[in-house]
Amino acid sequence: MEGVLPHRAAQLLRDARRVVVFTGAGISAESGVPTFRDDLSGLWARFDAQRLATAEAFHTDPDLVWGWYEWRRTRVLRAEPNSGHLAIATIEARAPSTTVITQNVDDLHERAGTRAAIHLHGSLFTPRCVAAAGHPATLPDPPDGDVARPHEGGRIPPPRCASCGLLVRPGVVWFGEALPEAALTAAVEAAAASDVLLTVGTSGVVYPAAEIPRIAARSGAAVIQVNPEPTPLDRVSAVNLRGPAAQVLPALVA
Ligand code: BV8
Repeated sequence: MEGVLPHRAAQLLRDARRVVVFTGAGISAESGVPTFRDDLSGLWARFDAQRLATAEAFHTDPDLVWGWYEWRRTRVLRAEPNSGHLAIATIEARAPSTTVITQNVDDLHERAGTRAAIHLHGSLFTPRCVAAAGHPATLPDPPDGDVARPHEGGRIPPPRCASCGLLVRPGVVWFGEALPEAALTAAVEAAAASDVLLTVGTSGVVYPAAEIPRIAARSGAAVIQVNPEPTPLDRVSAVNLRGPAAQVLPALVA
């Protein structure tokens, strides 16, 4: 990506005291992990991904929802972090006060070397039982071969909790569920204290996570956006880098 904007963005990152990196599904797209909306809903002609990511859907048809998450988990297990994830780990290595906040439920930031990403929407790798106590559960070995997608009949019965016998659910935050309080508080505080916030691969439409870049902008931080498409975050971005993360981010740390 040529032009003055990447240089301006790289300069902002170099001069920053406190950097926050905020990522959405788009950072993992070039690792072959479908984004929440544009790919999955396409792959899911018959299912609206947003309707599946709910406690109601799991209550109504646990095998369908657990099958969907197992399909997604096997996609992540077979994926590798891309150069966008690696560039973010480089930003952190150069400025240890950097905070990485992600809406993603994959582990690609960690596998790229990011130390302690704040997961606002949980993780595919921390299942728990549906009891209020949320007993931690262990994930079964991933299914061999390809997990069929639900509209191909890929229903998988969820395991039962070893402590109480209730159903085990994915360790993610579903629509209509509260975000983990400690994670959200840490993310809001980091955004409010930042002087540069780099937002990568998010449509910025899911709340309250979508508040994070807006909190940074309101606190006077320079927001740098990396996304091939325009988003509502264009309005709060000082620099808009229109391009894929795995191409744009390495140029910012070169
Ligand atoms: C809650 C985990 C209340 C599950 C997800 C106002 C305030 C608060 C809530 C609301 C509100 N208005 C509406 C709500 C309700 C709702 C909401 O926001 N709805 C939206 C649709 C309007 N929010 C909630 O329900 C939240 N909970 O509010 O609870 C409460 C409070 C107290 C007590 C009880 C209840 C919970 C929201 C969390 C839902 N869980 N994920 C799972 O993964 O299955 S959200 C999920 O969708 C993702 O985590 C992500 O955050 C979000 C968006 O997904 P995508 O669209 O795929 O990803 P993204 O947005 O990142 O878009 C992809 C982008 O990448 C695109 O822009 C594309 O251009 C770009 N891209 C593509 N390729 C590349 C790229 N970019 C760079 N490089 C590339 N190569």
